[in-house]
Amino acid sequence: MPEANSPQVGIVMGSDSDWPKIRSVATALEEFDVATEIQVMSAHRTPEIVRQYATMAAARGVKVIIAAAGGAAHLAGVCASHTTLPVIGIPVATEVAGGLDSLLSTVQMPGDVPVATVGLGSGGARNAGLLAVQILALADQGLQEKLAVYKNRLADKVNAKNEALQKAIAGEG
Ligand code: RP5
Repeated sequence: MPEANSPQVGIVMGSDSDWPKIRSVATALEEFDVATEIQVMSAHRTPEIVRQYATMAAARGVKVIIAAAGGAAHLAGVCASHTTLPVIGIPVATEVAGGLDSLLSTVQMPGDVPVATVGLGSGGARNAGLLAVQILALADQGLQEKLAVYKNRLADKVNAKNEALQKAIAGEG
């Protein structure tokens, strides 16, 4: 039986070099007060640790796994192969191929083993966090209400920008 405050989202990444590029995933989850755990493990360098982590995550109370990796980015796919939890993949941009390598390695899963892959860059990592919140919100009324407020604030921000633009355009005329 998972403890009351056990992490609901497991964030794993292939290397500590990924962390500065994906910090926004943790920020998004913090904004919604979702308990997380954050660990480095590698599909290639520590395959047994990845297998054990993904296999045991659900029993420990984790509800969503977010896996970030770059290059030959197999971490999310390998996690998905060992669990029935939803897995979100973050492709981490590399210097070698600008992230296209990471994106295709993460997104092009074979049928039967889904990985919900977000875009490259800080926005993609943030979206991974928000998608995890949305998944958790299916069974959490409090999170649903926070998401509704969040959406309304997005609209308010864009509307304010539009009004400012209209005034600026009118002023130019
Ligand atoms: C991947 O290789 C990691 O996810 C990282 O994006 C990339 C490079 O890792 P390091 O050589 O910096 O440890 O597995």
